[in-house]
Amino acid sequence: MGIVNITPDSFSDGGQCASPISGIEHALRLLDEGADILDIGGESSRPGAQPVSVEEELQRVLPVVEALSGRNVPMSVDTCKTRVMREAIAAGAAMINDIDALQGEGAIDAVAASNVAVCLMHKQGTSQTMQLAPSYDDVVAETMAFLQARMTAVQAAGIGRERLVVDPGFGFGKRLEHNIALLRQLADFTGLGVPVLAGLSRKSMLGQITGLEVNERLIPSVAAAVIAAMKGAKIIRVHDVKATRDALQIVNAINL
Ligand code: 7PM
Repeated sequence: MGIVNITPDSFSDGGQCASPISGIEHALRLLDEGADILDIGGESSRPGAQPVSVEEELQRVLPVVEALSGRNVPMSVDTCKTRVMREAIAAGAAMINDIDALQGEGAIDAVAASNVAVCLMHKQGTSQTMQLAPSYDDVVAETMAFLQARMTAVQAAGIGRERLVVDPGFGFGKRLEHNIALLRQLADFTGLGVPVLAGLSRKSMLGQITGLEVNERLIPSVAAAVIAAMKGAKIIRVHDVKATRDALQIVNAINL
């Protein structure tokens, strides 16, 4: 899954991808690099990032979804906003990637009224506060229990299990020790019975381990992607599609 951030304040693309036009160009480049899914987002989920209005987010995301909707590529839209979910689905999105796991008002119904997939992600706290004091007794058990509860809730509302993806939410209200425990035990999450998505690309945990800045984290990101794939993750959310694909072909060939 290739990341298309359409956010002027996105740390990962340094504002290079701040308009729908460059968003489309970036998406086309990731497809060229071999992305199987695009994750299109118009709101930075960075801790402390400026919130974006519904109108602004729609103006960022919809032109990209519309421009790519003729192509044969599944599009995921990264949003917590119910109206953005509805309009993105109408424009051709195949998946909603909601870091709030459909806990927002009307979000479950917006997805239930369609046939798209949904990624349910765990986070502790809000995007504004989550990195202040992450705390767990057992991060793996608590994260899995949350995801299990969300799976139950959305299935009760009519979203079938075959439409669900789960994600432990690396970096979302987690300290380094928590992120390491989640990656080490990622295989446990496959026991939830739906595909597991892992997003580790360029994240600060990789910087904490290596001392490298965000623009220097390609090799640590690929290493983390390989580990996640070997632990059973089926979708790997990355900025660097070609390098990740090259590495994952080896994992797949050896059938690890
Ligand atoms: C600052 C902090 C900027 C974190 C950007 C991020 C995930 C996601 C993001 C993930 C799913 C990033 C993140 N991360 N959606 N959206 N899983 N499902 O590094 O791990 O891209 S935003």
